[in-house]
Amino acid sequence: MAAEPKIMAVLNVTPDSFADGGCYFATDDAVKQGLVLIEQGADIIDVGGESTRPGAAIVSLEDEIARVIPVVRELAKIVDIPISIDTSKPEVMTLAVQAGASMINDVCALGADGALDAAAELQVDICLMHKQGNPRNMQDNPVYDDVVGEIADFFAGRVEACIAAGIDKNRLILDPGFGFGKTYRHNVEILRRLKELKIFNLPLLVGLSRKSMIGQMLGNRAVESRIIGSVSAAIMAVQNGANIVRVHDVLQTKDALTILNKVEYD
Ligand code: 9MG
Repeated sequence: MAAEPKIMAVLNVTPDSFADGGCYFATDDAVKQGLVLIEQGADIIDVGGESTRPGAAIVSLEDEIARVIPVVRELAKIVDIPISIDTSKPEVMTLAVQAGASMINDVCALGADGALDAAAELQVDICLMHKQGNPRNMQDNPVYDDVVGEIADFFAGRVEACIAAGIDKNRLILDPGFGFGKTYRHNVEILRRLKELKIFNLPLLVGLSRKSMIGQMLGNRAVESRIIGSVSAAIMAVQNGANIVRVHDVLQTKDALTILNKVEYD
């Protein structure tokens, strides 16, 4: 029987993330929020210090370290669930793992200079996410002939690069990157065809929470009113093969997954 799906809770330590920017910018507040997320049912906490929303400002290495490392260090002292570091910078990956993180969530799929080698050295779990373009231009006019096929080709290349760098394949998790260089139609198609990305025999992680496709589906709904839509999409993703859902609204997602699990796993 497949393992029960897991909840990765978003903990942004940024002044400008699109869904919760600025709420947990101080270390103490972020740590307290981490504890709340665990209480609500999080299986993994994903700590990030640089917003990846379209048009977000670039954060310097020093600022990112100052934001996330104290939070990872303090949380690691007091929690016993995995802490993931949401970063593309190899230096941040290394410091975060030294501070207690046991997973890397990289929206650049270890594409930055030095990231493959750093990750190989660290021997932790790694989420490789697909994107087209970068946060500054990715929504300009994304084009694919076959969005799911091209994501699968990208995964094949990155898995091969990771193995060549000495990373254990069993450490890898794949993520199609909803909203990262994709139109509304691309996102819907990926969700519908998610199972096709199970060909690698690796877990799938998806992040749909509060994203614009949810807002668009609900008639341009504001970010703070996308909770039920986000939970519905997370459940659909799990039914289509997702093993981990990255969410803001842990309590609500946990309830919905509990209902699903009672039917699927009990
Ligand atoms: C950091 N971040 C924002 N959205 C994300 C998504 O969909 N997946 C992953 N892995 N990380 C994300």
